[in-house]
Amino acid sequence: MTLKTKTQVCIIGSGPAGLVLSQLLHNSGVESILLDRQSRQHIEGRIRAGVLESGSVKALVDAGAGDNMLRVGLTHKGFNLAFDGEHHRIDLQGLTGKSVMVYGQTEVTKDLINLRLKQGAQMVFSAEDVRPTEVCSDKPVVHYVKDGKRYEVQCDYIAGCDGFHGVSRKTIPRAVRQTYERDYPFGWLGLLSDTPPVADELIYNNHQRGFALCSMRSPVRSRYYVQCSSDDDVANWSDQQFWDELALRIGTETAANLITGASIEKSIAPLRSFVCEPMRYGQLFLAGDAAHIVPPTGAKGLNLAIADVCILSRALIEHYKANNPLYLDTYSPTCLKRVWMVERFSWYMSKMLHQFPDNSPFERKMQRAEFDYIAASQTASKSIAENYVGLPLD
Ligand code: FAS
Ligand code: PHB
Repeated sequence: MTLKTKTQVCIIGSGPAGLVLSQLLHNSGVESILLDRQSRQHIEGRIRAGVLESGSVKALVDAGAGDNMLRVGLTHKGFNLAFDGEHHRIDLQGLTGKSVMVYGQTEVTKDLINLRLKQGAQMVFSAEDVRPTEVCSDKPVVHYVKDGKRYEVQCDYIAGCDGFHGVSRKTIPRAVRQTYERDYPFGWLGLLSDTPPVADELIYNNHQRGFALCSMRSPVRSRYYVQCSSDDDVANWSDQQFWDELALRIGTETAANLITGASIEKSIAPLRSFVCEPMRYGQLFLAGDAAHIVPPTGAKGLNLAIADVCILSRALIEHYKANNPLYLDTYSPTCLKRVWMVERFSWYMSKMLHQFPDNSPFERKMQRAEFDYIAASQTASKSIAENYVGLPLD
């Protein structure tokens, strides 16, 4: 026996993209149901992004989910680039009039899930075998299994917010979808510790031993990353080995302020650039990591996901409230124009800051020259700053 439900928008995935979309639609009276294959605990336990663009901060506040972020989030008016221990500060506030917010994706997700549940949202966790069907009809159906029972969600539209490994993108026939991909020959080994951050602002380090990033979650919780080989294993790294390597890469002056401690999380993330075109197929709309991936060097993944669903929520609300299909019809090209500019910035930052195994001494000289040019040119620094605080939505 199959249990049938109806809604206007069926959202697959309760990560940042799905949750923000559901909240924005709810605030405009558009019904949705959220399906996620993982448990609430698993979703809330993920340690991922740490920096919110000014546009993401506005979206969360406008959605009514920004209270905790505004209370405990850290406003950052600049960040640092470092090359073999030499620093250059990118003055975000001075160059763009904007800042960024340091507030973990983990907290964003918890805030949104709490708000959605408080408002009685239809959220299904641990949904198995989620399958979008009839996506090119005017009545798509999403099938799933929960606690051994079969369900069908009849809807007008499906939002594929199920990340890189989700089912939505694969629902678009291969003959229709065009993908672009670059896998980087290294990964990021991340460590979270309840230790005071080494500096007040983020430091992105290019060192001949490899890239390192000094970030944070609060004045007493730090987040660090070191570049590692793409086939490395977190088991190869004791906490002490991590701290020793980080200290070597951030330079003696900064390392003198490094307070180490036990890791509360340690993991390796692969780095890739990826885009799927189009981001719409029939009544299926892709948003966030389901449609694109950026290397975290530009702090863009989470922000791009939020930008997509701001554009998608506007399109759906305009359709339901004003019977205007324009924004739905232009959703994919509107998102993709911005996606490619963000892909460019993330690729540019990754190329400038990492040691590539096949880099010759010439490429290393080019990286140093890039750093020196940015440090010497307000125009070059402003270009980085305007991308880092976030490009306009459209
Ligand atoms: P998500 O992947 O967050 O959410 C997708 C959701 O869909 C998940 O909850 C998943 O359980 C669910 N799902 C998947 N398949 C499903 C199916 N078949 N049925 C139902 N549900 C399904 N970005 C940064 O800016 N900075 C960083 O430092 C950073 N670090 C990262 C580290 C890692 C290990 C990873 C994987 C990503 C990182 N990112 C980072 C990028 C990350 O923040 C993403 O951009 C962000 O989570 C995108 O949000 P969503 O598009 O909602 O996708
Ligand atoms: C983080 O704090 O996790 C973080 C910050 C900036 C990045 C990537 C990750 O570019």
